[in-house]
Amino acid sequence: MNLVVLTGAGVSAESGVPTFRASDGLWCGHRIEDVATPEGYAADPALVQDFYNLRRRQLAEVRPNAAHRALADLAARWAGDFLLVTQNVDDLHDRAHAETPPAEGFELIHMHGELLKGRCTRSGAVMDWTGDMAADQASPLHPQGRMRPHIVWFGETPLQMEQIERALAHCDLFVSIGTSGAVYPAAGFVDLARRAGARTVEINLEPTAGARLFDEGVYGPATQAVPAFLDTL
Ligand code: BV8
Repeated sequence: MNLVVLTGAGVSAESGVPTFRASDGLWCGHRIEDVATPEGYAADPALVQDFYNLRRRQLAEVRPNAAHRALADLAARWAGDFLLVTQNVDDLHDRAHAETPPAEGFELIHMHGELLKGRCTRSGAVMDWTGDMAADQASPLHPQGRMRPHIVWFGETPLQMEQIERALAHCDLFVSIGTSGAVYPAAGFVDLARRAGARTVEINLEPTAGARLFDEGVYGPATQAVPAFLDTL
């Protein structure tokens, strides 16, 4: 059986990583949609870099929770294809799967990029980046190039979309965990899964605006609802 799981900020909430809409979607009084954009970066690179520097530093204080670990345990024993697509830019899934190595058919995709990676604006080259990034951070590859967070901003194209769409077209089970379904194209993945004839399940604190698009809903904190549901697979 082929499985696609989509996660959002709700899967990391109980690790202490603030979600977007619960934090009233503001950053220093700016709407996140205004900060996390190429225009926002061009207008005020220092503000945008600070937004990511703070979140990158916070990663040192958080750890994967029972929901991340339950997904890693499932990936270790899953016989078919298992694609875990996360909208989250934290490395909590990565750490959980490093602790419990997955079986052959597993893949993790960060469709909105990763806090712990940087990108050279001149060559597009992506590299690990664990420290702060200055507004005028020179690229180690091209002195005249600048470093930006390897993050997909609003208005930019999410990463590995062809691979994601291919997996959705062949999946038998689609599980959406801890996402409000406010951001596209991720919010449209359930439609692609339904078109492929997959069983679709939403796991969240409470029904989302898109709950009716799913065959089933499992509600409660992810650290309880996710292990409980995955145990039924
Ligand atoms: C694109 C990186 C073209 C940045 C992010 C009008 C209509 C439709 C679409 C658009 C439109 N205008 C503009 C668009 C496109 C736009 C968009 O969707 N805008 C929205 C605001 C309307 N999208 C884009 O620009 C995307 N690009 O469309 O390019 C394209 C399209 C297709 C193919 C090729 C090209 C790029 C979007 C990426 C933006 N970058 N992240 C950063 O992280 O700083 S998005 C960012 O916000 C996150 O990554 C995440 O995706 C999103 C937040 O969503 P959630 O993860 O769902 O978090 P949220 O707080 O909203 O919800 C938390 C949920 O958890 C809640 O449901 C809550 O109940 C639940 N929860 C909380 N606690 C728990 C819990 N659940 C369980 N347990 C708990 N304890």
